[in-house]
Amino acid sequence: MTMTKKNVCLTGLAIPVMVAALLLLTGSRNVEANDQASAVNTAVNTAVNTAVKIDNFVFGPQTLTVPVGTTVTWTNSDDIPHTAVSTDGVFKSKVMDTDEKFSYTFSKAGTYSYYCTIHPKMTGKIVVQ
Ligand SMILES: [Cu+2]
Repeated sequence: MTMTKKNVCLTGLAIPVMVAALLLLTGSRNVEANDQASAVNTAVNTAVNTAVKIDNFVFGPQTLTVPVGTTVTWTNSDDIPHTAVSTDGVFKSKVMDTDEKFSYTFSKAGTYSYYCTIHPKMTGKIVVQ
């Protein structure tokens, strides 16, 4: 279980790098490994909600509880830009335009408060346990 979670979070970070590497060094073994990791990732994501949707100036759900090792993805479904920035500086998204996403993997238990730097009254919380 620990191994699986670790693989998932590494994969989340590594996918863009791997895709770029694959474009340069096309190797069938790497493609296969990447497909398997994606399948695991999908399975985990359907088991636990790991998504925060930004809509109408609200982070939803406002408090999201996830297990340690989870990659949380914020999606801006609003038609104006938003950010998701940790109050303690743990994570910081770039400005997300409509339909843009930001992901962060929580490897330590705790409560992570965050807000939108453009609209500081927009706040949310990720509880990692
Ligand atoms: Cu905002």
